[in-house]
Amino acid sequence: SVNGLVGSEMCIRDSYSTAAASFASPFVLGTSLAGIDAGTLQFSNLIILWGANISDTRMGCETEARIREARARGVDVIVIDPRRSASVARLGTQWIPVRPGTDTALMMAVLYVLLDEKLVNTAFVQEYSVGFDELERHVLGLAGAEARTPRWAEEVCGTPAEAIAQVARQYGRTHPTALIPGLSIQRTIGGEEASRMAVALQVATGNLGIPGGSSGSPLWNKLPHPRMGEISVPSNPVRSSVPVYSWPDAILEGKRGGYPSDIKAIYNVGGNYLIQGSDIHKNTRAFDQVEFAVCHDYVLTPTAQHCDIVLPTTTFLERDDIIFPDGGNYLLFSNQVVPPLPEAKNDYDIFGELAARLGFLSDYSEGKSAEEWLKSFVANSEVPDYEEFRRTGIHVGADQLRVGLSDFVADPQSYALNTPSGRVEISLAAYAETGFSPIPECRILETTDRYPLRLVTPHPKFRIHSQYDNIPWFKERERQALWIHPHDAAERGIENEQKVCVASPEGTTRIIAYVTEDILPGVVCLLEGAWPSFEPDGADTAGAANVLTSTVPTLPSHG
Ligand SMILES: Nc1nc2c(c(=O)[nH]1)N[C@H]1C(S)=C(S)[C@@H](COP(=O)(O)OP(=O)(O)OC[C@H]3O[C@@H](n4cnc5c(=O)[nH]c(N)nc54)[C@H](O)[C@@H]3O)O[C@H]1N2
Ligand SMILES: Nc1nc2c(c(=O)[nH]1)N[C@H]1C(S)=C(S)[C@@H](COP(=O)(O)OP(=O)(O)OC[C@H]3O[C@@H](n4cnc5c(=O)[nH]c(N)nc54)[C@H](O)[C@@H]3O)O[C@H]1N2
Ligand SMILES: [Mo]
Repeated sequence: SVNGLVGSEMCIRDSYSTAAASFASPFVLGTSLAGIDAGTLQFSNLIILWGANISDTRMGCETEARIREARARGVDVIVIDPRRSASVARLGTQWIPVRPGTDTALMMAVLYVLLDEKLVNTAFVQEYSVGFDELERHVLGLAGAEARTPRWAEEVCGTPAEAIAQVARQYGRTHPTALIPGLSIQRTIGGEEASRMAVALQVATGNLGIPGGSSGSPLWNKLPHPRMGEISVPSNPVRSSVPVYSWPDAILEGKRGGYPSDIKAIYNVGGNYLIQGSDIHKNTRAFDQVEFAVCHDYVLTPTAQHCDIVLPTTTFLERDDIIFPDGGNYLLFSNQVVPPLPEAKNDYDIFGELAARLGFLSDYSEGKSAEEWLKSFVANSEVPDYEEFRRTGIHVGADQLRVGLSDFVADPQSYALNTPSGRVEISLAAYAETGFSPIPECRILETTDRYPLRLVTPHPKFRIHSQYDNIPWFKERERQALWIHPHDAAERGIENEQKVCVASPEGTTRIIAYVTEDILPGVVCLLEGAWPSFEPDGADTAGAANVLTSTVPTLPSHG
């Protein structure tokens, strides 16, 4: 589906998902395709899930199974997360708690121990990277700043210094190690820095580009999928763009606020941005301000409820489609299992009906139905037979053990990276032009007396963001509640199951408390994606996380 907003005078860029990592990766590695096939985890001797909750978020069809397989082989799986996630319970051998948004500091302390105990692979660092010595001086406290020791990091991260030292030693002594970061570590202020530091760690330990290792990029699972035909879309002639988080500001302020245009309408397809974007109250004001809003969806989402026209669309169960994995050398055929419900149409056909009424159907469809397009895509692909693909539902590419950047590591001259030096850029001269430090630096949002708790909003197991929040069976299995540590609860006189009021400068939600030791003190957790339900006083009572979040971006990525 098409996700985002396009205007006649401006378009929207980036995503709520990966903006900081997508920004940093090309600077550091010269590419965003630096992932691994999950099968290569069979060569790992240690796996670190750094802010990644694979048991719930999946990130590829076989990733969890591969990690479980490694664990059954006796491989340790370290999970670094502010809460004891499902991955700790199902996959982990160790839970290392960390305050959200402080991973750069924790990674620096790990590097400090690696340096201090001579566990850095110096030959690897010299052959494959530039600028490591600057980072080394910074971490050791030789460049002005305080040394990034485990004691220093304990203060910042809430992680016990001994645990940091122990993880660093095990990491430095076990080869190969797959460091698998989640996207959570970059969906925060300073997320660009955490993205860069994880790569620096995999270089320091000689794990980048080798079977059983990984590049450490938060886009760790991105590699090409098998070749498949696609519609060639004419390039968008509109040059000016705004980052996605600022769409409500662009609407509310328009040219007056320095944005490229005054937006009059919203056409929303395949997204529920009213509640999935930060700051639901601001988003609602933006929807209320436009003259006209249209939505294609199959449920009456909060976004659809704010639209003038809702065009009912089919679900993936009511149509055939070809599915690209996020990484992984395979393609999936998604088979229709039921006829469309009355009045529901594929997005393709809805746009087709509009194109016909606007007089450009033949340009739009090139005379093809949705099924004819699918057949033409397969004809221009490496999939040998459409009917066979449809019957089996899967096409598997030949090589299932790809390691991103392995060609570079095998032959750094012939396969130089697409960076100014041709190598991994630990220190970035080009990055300095953005006004930010050439080496990674800790940028951490401090709490205040009025707002002393840090909130994490992880992805739910039984929803895809806001999808399926309307299904009671799922709600029973994963209750929407505020996770809070017993110390924090006791300080506030809160008991388990009691209704609490959670407030930020942006808004308020009233929801039951789940008092648990599965979260670090000072941190609370509310799963993202709950549909808000507003009381007359403006407070939400459903635990909708984005009632509390703000549109303050992390820079320079504007994520
Ligand atoms: N079931 C399900 N699966 C999904 C999705 C879904 O909504 N539901 N969404 C899909 C999409 S679009 C995406 S982008 C991915 C999301 O993938 P991620 O962004 O990796 O997922 P999150 O749940 O946000 O975070 C993963 C873990 O990191 C922890 N965490 C939060 N903040 C921090 C931090 O600052 N530091 C550290 N170390 N840990 C932190 C959370 O507690 C959580 O357990 O999942 C995909 N898979
Ligand atoms: N607080 C907080 N907010 C977050 C996140 C977080 O971690 N914390 N995660 C962010 C991330 S990573 C992401 S990717 C975004 C996701 O943001 P969204 O993509 O807006 O989230 P969804 O709830 O998946 O919304 C998808 C909508 O598309 C509809 N849909 C499904 N299939 C079709 C179809 O075939 N056609 C049409 N027309 N509609 C269809 C669904 O019914 C649903 O309403 O949320 C972001 N928001
Ligand atoms: Mo995402």
